[in-house]
Amino acid sequence: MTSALLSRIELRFLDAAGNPSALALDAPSDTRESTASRDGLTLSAHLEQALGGTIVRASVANRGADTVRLTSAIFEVATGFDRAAPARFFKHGYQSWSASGGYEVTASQTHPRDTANFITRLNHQSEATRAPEFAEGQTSELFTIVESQAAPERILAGFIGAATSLSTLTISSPEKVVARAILDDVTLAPGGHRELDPLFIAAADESAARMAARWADAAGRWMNARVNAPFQRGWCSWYHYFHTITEDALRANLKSLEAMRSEFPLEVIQLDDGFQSALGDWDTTNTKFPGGLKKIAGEIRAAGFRAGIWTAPFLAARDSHLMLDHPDWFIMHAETGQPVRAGYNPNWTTSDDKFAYALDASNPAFRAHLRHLFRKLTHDFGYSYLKLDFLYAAAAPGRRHDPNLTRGETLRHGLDAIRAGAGDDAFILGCGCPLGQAIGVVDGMRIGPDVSPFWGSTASGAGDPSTVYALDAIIARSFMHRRLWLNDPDCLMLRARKTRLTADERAALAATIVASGGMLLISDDMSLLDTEAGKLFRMLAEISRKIDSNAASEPVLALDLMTTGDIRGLITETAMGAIAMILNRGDTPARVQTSDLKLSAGEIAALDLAFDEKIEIFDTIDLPPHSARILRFKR
Ligand code: 9PG
Repeated sequence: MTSALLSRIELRFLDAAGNPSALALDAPSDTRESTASRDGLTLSAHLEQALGGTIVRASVANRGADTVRLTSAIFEVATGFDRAAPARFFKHGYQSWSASGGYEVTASQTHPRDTANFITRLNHQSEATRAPEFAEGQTSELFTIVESQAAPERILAGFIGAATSLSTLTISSPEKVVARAILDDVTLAPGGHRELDPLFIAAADESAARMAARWADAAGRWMNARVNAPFQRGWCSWYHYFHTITEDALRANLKSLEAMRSEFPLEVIQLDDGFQSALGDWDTTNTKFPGGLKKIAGEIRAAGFRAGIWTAPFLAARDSHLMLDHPDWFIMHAETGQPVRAGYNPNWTTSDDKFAYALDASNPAFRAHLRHLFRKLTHDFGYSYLKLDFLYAAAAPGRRHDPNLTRGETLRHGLDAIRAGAGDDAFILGCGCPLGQAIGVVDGMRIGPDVSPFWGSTASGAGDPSTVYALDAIIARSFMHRRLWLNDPDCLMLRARKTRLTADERAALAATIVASGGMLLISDDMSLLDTEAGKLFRMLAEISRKIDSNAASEPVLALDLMTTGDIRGLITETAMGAIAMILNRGDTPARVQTSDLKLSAGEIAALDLAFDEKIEIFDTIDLPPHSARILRFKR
């Protein structure tokens, strides 16, 4: 029998002279508080048994005479696994677009991203630069699951709070998980006290996907996740028009959607990137949108839809009024003293400098600006659906206005300011967002990278934006839906023209989105869609709503969360029986034995996307390259 055990806690800090120091605590064994002290700095911890596992609660108090700076808190978890037996871990990605999946536990510390540029590492890692001790190749964000070939039980270790720090879990050998709250050298003044985000540890003989849902349940409860928003269906301008969207094109789609309301039943019309006068100036438009934002929202609402708008609230470019008027609202590079570069996009600015800079949400003046801006967009202009993008920028490293806030807290405070301005009724969608800090603030979250009008090669692995990586993420993070927020799997594209997606690929995208139960957004030029597409959309809306309505009580789970193979899938138990989606993401045809799927199935019915049942009992499923099937299992 395996059992995970907290073995040790260590607080790393910089003492009054700025020298690195550490304070270690033998792990507490029960609800009684254990403490360790040095020069008045006290680390305390106790355990609570809850939710089928152990919650570790720790805090730091400074009862000394000097200010110290807190670097990190490290929790060592003994897995009980044989260090010689092969083991795997779930490497969970940092933000919406970052990949998640099963990896071998190895002594090798390297990762392909280690040689990538700063902005790429800032995008996908909680630390742009990892110390060798916490090598990227061995590190998961927020939570992990470890499995050993020599043990039936899996170990879950993960932070279930994230409002006060970014966090990682490093597995460099099967017998140990090193969980770490990243404290960014924040100051702790004499008399100061800081609660650390709680860590959850559990062992169980159940699938990795089910354990992931167990973590999400615990995190959602701890952080008061907003999980009750109505099912969201909408249209988004991005994946057909990209930066070329105009007010006229938006209006033409609005008219089409109004006319085709029964074929395309949806509530939200969301304008994406491309309207703004400058990156950072979100309440004014460029010449492609002469009517301005208030007029556009008015037209959308007059047609009976909710108006949605995209912003990147923690980014600004050199030519924005925001950056020209408030050069002091940015996170500053510790050495150069210059604003920190957090994005790069030639379409975002007319300046020679094509970088986008990270705003500092630790600054109360900037947070006041956020509150005013989002109050204006919602209450004055009439947008009730807010897609907040590139949110990772708020957690960029550098010198901040408030040295008492960690990067994780800075992001959280920024999100809180936006919610305070927008009000409780706005539907807030996070995107490009480190996941933990948004729980309890956002209603929806993009849980994968962008889809695109092409599949992308699974062989190249280059990390180009491509639909196949989006499908991987929809499957890997399906368990979060209605536990942390509503999952946004990104958009459906049904058009058969002006796309490089084949019919099979479009159907695979639709099947994966629908089977996940997540939000249903379409991103086509509606004039390219016929009544057939409309019929299909209605069916899709029907199925996804059914799966969604079930997801709060029974999670949608990956068939095999740890797999690296080309056959992947989702399954959920509903009153109608289990519904599964099987995807062949690979470039060659595949034949799947239904018995290999390890489903306790009775009769299997293959469904087409329209849910027209073709009653069949079969042992094998043939899947062309880049295709998916939806199946129903009758008990
Ligand atoms: C608008 C888009 C859409 C999309 C978002 C986000 O790494 N990159 O350069 C990168 C660019 C764009 C991007 C993601 C990554 O897409 O996910 O839905 O809103 O911004 O610019």
